[in-house]
Amino acid sequence: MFVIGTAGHVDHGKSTLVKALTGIDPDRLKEEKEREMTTDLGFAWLRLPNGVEISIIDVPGHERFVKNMLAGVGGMDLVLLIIAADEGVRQQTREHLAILDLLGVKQGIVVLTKSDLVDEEWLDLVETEIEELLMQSSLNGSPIARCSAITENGLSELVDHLTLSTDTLVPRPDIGKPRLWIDRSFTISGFGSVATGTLIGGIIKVGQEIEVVPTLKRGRVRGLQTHSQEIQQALPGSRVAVNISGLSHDDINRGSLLSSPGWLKATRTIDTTLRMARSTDRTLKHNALINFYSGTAETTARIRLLETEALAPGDVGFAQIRLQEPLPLLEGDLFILRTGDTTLAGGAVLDTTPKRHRKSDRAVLDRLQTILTGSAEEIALVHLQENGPLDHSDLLAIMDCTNETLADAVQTLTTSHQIIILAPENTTNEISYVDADTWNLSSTNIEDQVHQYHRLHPLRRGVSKEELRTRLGWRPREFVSLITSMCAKNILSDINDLVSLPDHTPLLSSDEKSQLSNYILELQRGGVSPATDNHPNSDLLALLIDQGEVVKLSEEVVLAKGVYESMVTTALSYMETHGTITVGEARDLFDTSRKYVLPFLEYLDNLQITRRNGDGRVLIGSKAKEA
Ligand SMILES: Nc1nc2c(ncn2[C@@H]2O[C@H](COP(=O)(O)OP(=O)(O)OP(=O)(O)O)[C@@H](O)[C@H]2O)c(=O)[nH]1
Ligand SMILES: [Mg+2]
Repeated sequence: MFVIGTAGHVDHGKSTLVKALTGIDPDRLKEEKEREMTTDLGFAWLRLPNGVEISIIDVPGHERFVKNMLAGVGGMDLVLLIIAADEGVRQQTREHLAILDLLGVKQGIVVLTKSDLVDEEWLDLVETEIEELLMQSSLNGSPIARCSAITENGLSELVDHLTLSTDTLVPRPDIGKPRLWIDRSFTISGFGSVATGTLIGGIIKVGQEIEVVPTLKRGRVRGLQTHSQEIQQALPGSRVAVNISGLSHDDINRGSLLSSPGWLKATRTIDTTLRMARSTDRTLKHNALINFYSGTAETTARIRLLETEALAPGDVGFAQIRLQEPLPLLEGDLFILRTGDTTLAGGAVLDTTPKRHRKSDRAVLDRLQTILTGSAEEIALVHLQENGPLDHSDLLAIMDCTNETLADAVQTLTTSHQIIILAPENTTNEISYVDADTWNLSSTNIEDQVHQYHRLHPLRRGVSKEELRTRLGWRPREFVSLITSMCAKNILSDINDLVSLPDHTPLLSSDEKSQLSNYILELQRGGVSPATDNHPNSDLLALLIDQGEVVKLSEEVVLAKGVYESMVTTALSYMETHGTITVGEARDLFDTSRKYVLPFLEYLDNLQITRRNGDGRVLIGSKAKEA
């Protein structure tokens, strides 16, 4: 199945031709029939003599409805550029042709209709004018079919042209990423909400869950139709009406998109390649605010040119575009930029998760050039270099390729040691990738940081892993893999969540050594009520805590390890006998004051050995009756 679109100036006979070909009047709105003018997209279909079924999207020609035309043009495989023989090339013939050219539509047939109104000589003249017009466009060399929708002269020749053209069309690929830009939605009483559009990228099946992007609301496919026939599954490239349960009509508007749930995210910023229309006399300036059209969506957009201050007619260049509304775009998606009544430029999406760029940054421009023309391996690599570690599905979602293509690319990149595969640690997460440069840089970076930390804090055993991870900005799983691999290579040591260089030992001066041994002696002598005003500086104290010589109960109270341990044994056996222990009871038990007993009990709470219960504390897991 292929989607054929019409294009051309207002009143040139597009809808009449569609009706003559298919028997279906594409002007479905009452207002359209009354005014004999198409205002919105119309739909019809036809089976060609070669058995190929085609859908026809009929667009409005009036300049006021160009944005509706743009909502239809995205899904077209082939276009019928319709020109009335009596009027020849007019304003919207040129504008529609410019749009088709910017979207790279190469398959087309020019239909010189209303041929009943003019003579042969005139037809020859108009044909010459058309050939010149097409010369500069993607439709250069397209066949021209003369016909009349009223006398039906030439219609069978037009069908022959269509048959011939569809023989050479390539079906839309299934890349496992179904997307349907909604171009129409309505409610049928008793059936609920229906959305229609052209399906691309994958399959939709009856019964499956479906998600609306960008709202991320979910429903279920209750039924599918193509050309008024019930079907069980819709294939890419077909016109589909999706009957959805669980969503209201308000959830499914033109400009939203239906997809399989979970993988597609809307984006506000895209890196793109732009091409200026040749038909305009305007330039596109850096930072311009203009209208952006892709799929059936439109929004305003700020254009940040990445190479120059302005693009002139016919120029090409890279740009970062900030969209006012987030849109569910993918690499490879095409779009049109307009300002006022003028079609300025067209382009393709290269990156849907870009960072902000400086102007004329060679590395950025090279990367975009790679995405534009590179192989799947090269593109996967630049995405990993830019984003750091990525899950397989996240990488797949930002690339314009099938799962198999990505899997092959990953295989090649791994064999050549350009990326590192991180296996999933459990069933809830999936395989992820890091490129070797990022991996090595991060490893060096961590080594430097640990080194620096030792210099600043020579007495501390090491730096906390969480602190390093936050600074690197990686997720725990990739970070843990990196640290594990660094430890395996003996670059780092990892003890109790502290990371250090393997040869690092805290260096103490002889003064410090004697200060510490005196301090420990005093703590031991002090027993359960030691002095609280004689602590060494925080680094020295941390060292003693790390070494397990002392236990710090609070900022004030530090106990010798042996004292602490015997207090725990005593307190536990008390609780086992009495069920609970209050602050008062503990004070009597240890023959000391609240000052020591309170931090001790709170320390046990923090370790989750005990838990507060009324006035006292109970052992966690003990059978002590709760008050
Ligand atoms: N004589 C003659 N008249 C035609 C022919 N095709 C269309 N017309 C007439 O031209 C007028 C416009 O036709 P439409 O088919 O509505 O034109 P359109 O291109 O769809 O117009 P918009 O959708 O508004 O852009 C109608 O009055 C048609 O009857 C033809 O082949 N010969
Ligand atoms: Mg029409």
